[in-house]
Formats: sequence, C-alpha cells, structure tokens
Amino acid sequence: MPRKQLNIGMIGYGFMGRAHSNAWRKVGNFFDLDYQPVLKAVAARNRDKAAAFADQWGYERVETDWRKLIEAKDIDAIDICVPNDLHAEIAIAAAKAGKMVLCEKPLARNAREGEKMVAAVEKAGVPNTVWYNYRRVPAVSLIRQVVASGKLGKIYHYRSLFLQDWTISPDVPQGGAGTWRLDIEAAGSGVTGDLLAHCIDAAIWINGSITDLTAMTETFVKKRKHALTGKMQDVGIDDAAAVLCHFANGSLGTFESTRYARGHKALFTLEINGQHGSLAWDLHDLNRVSWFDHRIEGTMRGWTSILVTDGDHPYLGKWWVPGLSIGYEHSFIHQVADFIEGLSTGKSAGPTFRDALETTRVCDAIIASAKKGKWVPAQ
Ligand code: SOE
Repeated sequence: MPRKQLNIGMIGYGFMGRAHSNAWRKVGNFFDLDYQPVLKAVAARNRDKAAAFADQWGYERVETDWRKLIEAKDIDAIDICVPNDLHAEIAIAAAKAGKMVLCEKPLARNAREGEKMVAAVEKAGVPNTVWYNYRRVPAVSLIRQVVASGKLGKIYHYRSLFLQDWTISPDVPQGGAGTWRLDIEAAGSGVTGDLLAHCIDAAIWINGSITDLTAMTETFVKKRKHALTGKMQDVGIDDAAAVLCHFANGSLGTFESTRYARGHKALFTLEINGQHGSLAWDLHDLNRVSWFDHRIEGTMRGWTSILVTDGDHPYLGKWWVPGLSIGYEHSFIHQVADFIEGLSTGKSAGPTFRDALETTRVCDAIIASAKKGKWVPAQ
C-alpha cells in the first residue's frame, strides 16, 4: 500500500533543526510505517539562512513568519525547534489550527506555560510529543524494559549526571543565537531546564514519579554581556544544580548537572540500584549497558557489559546486523518512528506534552527549593 504523506513544517534551523530534519528524512528508509514524512516548509526570521537550510535538507519552501506554517493548509505537523520562550505561543497556535505538534525539550520555560500547552493540545485532540530523545537510545530503552520487568526487585537508588563545561569563560555572552540558553528570558532556567531535564525525564520514565526534593543551584558568573543589547546584564540562570529527591516507589534519587565541569562536554550518565541488581549507562558509550546480577552464584558474579546491538534489542532490528553500532542521531529517528506509529494506533508517542509537564514541574520545584533552601513537593 502506498504510504500517506505527513507534511512537516519546521520552525527553526539550529542544531536541533538539523537533528529533527535528519530524522524525518531517514525514518521511512528504515521503518515500515503508514506515513511518509515530507519536508514541506521551514520558517525562520532570516530568509537567507532559512533558504540555505531548506536547500541543504530538502524543504520545499521557506517562510520568514512561523504563523504562515500554522495557517498553511498543506502542513500536518509543526516541529518546534526554537528557543524556549517561543514554545508556548507556537504550540498553542498550532494546536488551535488542528496541527500535530512536536516540541523540542524542555516543554516550556515553566509549568504555568506548560499547563496552557497541555490544555491546548488536549482540547484540540492533536497528536503531540516532546523531544526527550535520550529515551530512545536503545540502551536506555533496554534499561527501562529490564526495570519494568521487575528483575531488579525493590529499587533503592537512582542517580544521574549531565555535565558540560562550555560556559566557564565569563566572555561567553547571554542571549542571541547559540547562547540564548544563558538568557533567563529566553530559556526560563539554566542547566535545570536544559540538561537536568533530560535526567529527570529518563528517571521518571524508568523509575516513576518524583514526590519531593531539595536542591541547590549556583550562578558562578553573575554578569555577562547580552548579545542583543551589547550591555553587561545580570545573569538569571542557574549554572549548576544538585538535587536530592524521593521517588514514589520509595527509592532515593540524586542528580547533578553543570556547565562548569571542566573536561566534560556531554557526560550524561544514569544508574539504578535494586535489591537483585544494578544497571548503568553512559552517553559516551551509548550502546552499552552495565549490568550486575546478584542472583548469579559464586565466582562468576560481577558487572557485565552488554553491547546493545542485537536484533532483539529495542529498535536495533531495524538497523544493521548484530554487533554494528548506531549513534546519537538515531534516537531522534526512533522518536519520529514512534510518533508516526502512534498516528496509526491512535496513541501519542511519549513523552506527550502532559508527560513532559511532569518534568517541567520537577524543574520548577528544583529552582524553588534552591531559592527557599527547603524540601518542596515535586509536583
Ligand atoms: C546544550 O549544550 C545541549 O545542546 C542541550 O540543549 C541538549 O538538549 C543536550 O542533548 C545536549 O546539550
């Protein structure tokens, strides 16, 4: 049967615009789906840059106002790849126009915005998802499956880090392309919404809801030049965050993220410890799961390294032959595959806007706890 077309309108063309466009382009080659994505249009304020992007990735046309994509009759799904301060406005307008909405993480700058987005997509009944891509690294999906199967028994600990070092220099500006992540107005928060949010999303997905938490945050560089105004301005974001929490299943969580861990570019790790075993993963070796099974008797008990490349591992049956690896970009392809599959089954691929709101609420709680110096509810 010929596949139906799924016409994509992309808003933004940065690093994430490339990651998502690649996913839309590749998915149909590897996954058997009812819909074939078609890159219809990209919208961005700078026409020349948008045109160069459209040319490189094969978009049929360019708009300089994102509203044109929302109004366009020939667009089915809006893919939001712009700074966080635009997520809510675009997503709500897209939902009202009956478009499917895929939003880059985090869902919003804060839960207040996020709630409006959830209400809009649910009222319109449109498929929606937030690009927490690391869920769909096969090794992370495998960890979730193993935990869900109960093999670990009672869970005691969950710990996760996301460390970078690219903002240590006080000369890095805030605001503007690439550095909007340092501008509180554009980003909503610092490492909490940008990096820790990945840890929290994966944690909730693997280990369930977080009930309460206590956090500390720090802003190491207090003033930075604003790329748009040219003036030195106070820095409003958190540069680093450390969190202790309880999960609803009784386990304890510890999280840390920073952009000041010299030497670390994207060290994302997670580990979960249960009564019968432990599982660990590290983005720098993304196709490997470390597994300790206490039920193995005697001298052969120890940490095992599982290379997640077999055909029966999550998603791998769609790729090469056992033993051959896939990478970072495939996590986005898997998200698109699941999203399209959801169109056929009628179920939005997680995390939906509602799922991602839970992570945004935890992020809000982290910032609030750090300000108050107190334990706070996570939702
Ligand atoms: C920040 O440097 C960043 O690009 C995040 O915004 C992404 O979400 C993360 O996956 C990698 O780091």
